[in-house]
Amino acid sequence: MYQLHCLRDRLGLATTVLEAADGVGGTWYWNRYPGARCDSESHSYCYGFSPELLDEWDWSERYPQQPEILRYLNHVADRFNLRPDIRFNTRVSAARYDEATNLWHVTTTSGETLTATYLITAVGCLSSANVPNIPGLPDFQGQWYHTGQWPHGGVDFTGKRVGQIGTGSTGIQAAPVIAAQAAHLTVFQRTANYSVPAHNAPLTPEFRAWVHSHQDEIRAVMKSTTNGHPFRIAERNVADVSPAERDALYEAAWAKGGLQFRATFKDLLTNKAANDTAADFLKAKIRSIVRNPATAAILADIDHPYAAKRPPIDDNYFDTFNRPNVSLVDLRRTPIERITATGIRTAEADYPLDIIVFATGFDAMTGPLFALGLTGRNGLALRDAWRAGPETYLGLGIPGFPNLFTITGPGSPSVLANMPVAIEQHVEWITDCIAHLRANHIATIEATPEAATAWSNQVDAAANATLLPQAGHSWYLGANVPGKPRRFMPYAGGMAHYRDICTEVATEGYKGLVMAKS
Ligand code: NA7
Repeated sequence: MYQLHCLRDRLGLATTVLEAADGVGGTWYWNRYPGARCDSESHSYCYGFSPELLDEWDWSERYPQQPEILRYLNHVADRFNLRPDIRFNTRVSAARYDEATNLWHVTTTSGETLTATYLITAVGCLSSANVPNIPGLPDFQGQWYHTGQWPHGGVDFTGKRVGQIGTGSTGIQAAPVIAAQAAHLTVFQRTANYSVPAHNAPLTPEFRAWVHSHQDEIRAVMKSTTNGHPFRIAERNVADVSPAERDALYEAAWAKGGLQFRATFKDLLTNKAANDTAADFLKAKIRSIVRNPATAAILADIDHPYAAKRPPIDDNYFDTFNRPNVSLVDLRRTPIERITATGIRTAEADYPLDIIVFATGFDAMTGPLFALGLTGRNGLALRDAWRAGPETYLGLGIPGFPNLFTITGPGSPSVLANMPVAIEQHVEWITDCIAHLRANHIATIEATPEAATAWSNQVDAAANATLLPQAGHSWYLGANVPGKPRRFMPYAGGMAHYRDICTEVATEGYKGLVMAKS
């Protein structure tokens, strides 16, 4: 929506947005599962480009629920009169660069073809639902849902036996809400996960007033930090303090709640010994909350460093396992064998179910781009170009795909940052770039293979300088989708640093990109 606003209203370009849904909102349109909330704080999870928009919108909670975020995005669409240039219910099936005309030909599932000088993907990083290929699913006689494709009318769990597969950020949000309604909830856990309480609460009038009067300061912090959040990461290392001080700091961070827990020390993501102290603290918390020791042991049996997978925040997740109507199945010990007509069968038992909830995540980052059926020069399909994993220049451009820009593409900070910050930075960079192309009568811009390879090596190096790749099964690496090549996809070198790199690339005449007049 911001890209449309920039291209249409700032550059005056004829701009069309193709949107598969019947409304705006993207992630917040599709992810309507129970408990769906943002885990960035509301005052930072919004556009910053318009002071008027910042002034006029008030959030109700520290972590807004999906309906509130969707309301906000609808407000943005109306406020900037974006709907007339968005074609809803329009899904792209293929997009091909035509060398003869230097145009992109975009085909929709209804058979229509549109042409465009510039093609910009704004398909999100987590929009291709991953429904695992578990044998027997078509035989299941109950209902099943993926959290990322949730029915608009909601799902009534009253009196139902529900099975939930997946304990990532989504599963951790959904389980407490489902458990409160269902007759019984069985959580099927493959990889145990850390979680820190969100301590969500309504925002006080004082806090809202403070936000409105400190926007510049808040935005400046968001622009200058690694993750684009409105808090700074502590300057101290774990070893700088005594074990007693360290634990007191963790207790304080736990009491405060939210993603800030990982900002307690600056070396939590780079030093395994430091990370172990956070991991031990969080595992002890799980054991102290969950009363059944066997259940607690399964939940606390976490095999990766804290925050090496996307760190969830929750609202009573672990306490949910103290409810009499909730049970936990350890898929590491007893894997799912198949889905039957009546439920889920593991190596050890049959679990009769009325509803199965797949909180099983997404074919992240590359999945949504592949789904567009992108084909560049010489008929090169993106799927073939990225057979060994994605290679981009800055996560914005791909060699062989002229005049294509990928908002929050692989190789950019994207999911490692507060998403609106990452999105706005890309949109503004792309807008400036297109303005430059038009002002200089440049017909094509295209990343060079050398620049993309060098950048991809930097992406690898940035990840390898952290503990992030140590979560071998994470979606950051593509490891959650069978057959997907394993390459760490987001840029882990920090949002602020990345912003500087992108600015330098532009000011130095778009180095790493070839521009041609015709
Ligand atoms: P995630 O974080 O990818 O979590 C998916 C969960 O589903 C995770 O626990 C997976 O276990 C589990 N999963 C996936 N496939 C299977 C199969 N076949 N069997 C059992 N369990 C499975 O997705 P979310 O939707 O929670 O979060 C995505 C992001 O959205 C989140 O990070 C935020 O950025 C917003 P695994 O860990 O792979 O063993």
